[in-house]
Amino acid sequence: MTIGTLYFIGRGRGVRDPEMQKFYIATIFITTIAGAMYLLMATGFGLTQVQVGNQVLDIYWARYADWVFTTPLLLFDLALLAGANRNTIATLVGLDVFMIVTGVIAAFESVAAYRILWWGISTGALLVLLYVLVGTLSEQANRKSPEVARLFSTLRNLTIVLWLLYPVVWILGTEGTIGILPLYWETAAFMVLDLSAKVGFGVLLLRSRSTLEAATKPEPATATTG
Ligand SMILES: *C/C=C(C)/C=C/C=C(C)/C=C/C1=C(C)CCCC1(C)C
Repeated sequence: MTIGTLYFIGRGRGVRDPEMQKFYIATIFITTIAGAMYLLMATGFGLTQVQVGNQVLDIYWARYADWVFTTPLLLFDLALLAGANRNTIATLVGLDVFMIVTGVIAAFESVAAYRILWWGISTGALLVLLYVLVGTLSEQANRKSPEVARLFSTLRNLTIVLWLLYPVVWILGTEGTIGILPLYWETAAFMVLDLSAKVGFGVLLLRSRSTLEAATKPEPATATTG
């Protein structure tokens, strides 16, 4: 995460346009926050225990503290690329925060059945969120230049695939109380997902400065005048 942060800072050097700077600022914050939360988890501070029936679950709460900030920032990057309006951004961020908060409830709930219920509510919010990405946001991105639209659809598809795996890892992992995936493997899976969804995402997004330039330019005039 830290290497990602340093790389993104390097990529952003010399960018003067305030609209373009937004991409770099958001992306740098994503890996910085995740890096700090991983440090918390590595030093044992980010860990707590929840009793469910006669089982004691190890819950890394720092994950949720990470995600509640980093997932809106990732969506902000996508929305910026698509040239989305405030309403669309607010809808996405609202759904996203709702998803993480209900995920936190699922993680800390002490009745196994209620954990699954809240997991279901959170997953429902994720599906609606992805629906907005595929619908409204893709429509808006398609009004941009072809290179911007192409980068948007790459990042959107990456986001859809990776984000859908989070609830799967969660329910199979210790949080799901079924215990199919031991804590070690769950932690490894979340790490790979986090690195791909944040550093991988950022590398693709910030790879081409000219594409970001095209994304921040006003939309090409359509043939409505005259
Ligand atoms: C960088 C971190 C990312 C992209 C995290 C994404 C996290 C999710 C999409 C989490 C979703 C969850 C549910 C849909 C159900 C409940 C459990 C969660 C919080 C893992």
